[in-house]
Amino acid sequence: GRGSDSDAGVVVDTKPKTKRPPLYKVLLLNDDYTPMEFVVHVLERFFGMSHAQAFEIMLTVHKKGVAVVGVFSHEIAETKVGQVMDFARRHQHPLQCTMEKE
Ligand code: NFA
Repeated sequence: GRGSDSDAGVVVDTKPKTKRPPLYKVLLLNDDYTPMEFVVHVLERFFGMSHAQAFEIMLTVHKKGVAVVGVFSHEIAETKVGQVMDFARRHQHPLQCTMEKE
């Protein structure tokens, strides 16, 4: 301010910053016990995939160990993970679903 150099070098309004909320990848993990048909059903039911799409992603998880099944806001990703984990537990399958910041 006037009469002082204490604010020398303070940068004001560098770039106009538009704040996009972070996105989260929802991941499905392979295991040795969950039936393939159950995984296909999960992908159809909670991620709106066609049967063919769901089968393809299930096979990717089976062969590679993990796959991204969708990208969502933090709240929607948490809901999806919770729905899949509850559904798997209720059916006594060890299927694991997690999320990570993109
Ligand atoms: N690997 C499981 C099986 O052979 C199938 C599976 C696929 C499980 C994708 C979890 C995720 N029955």
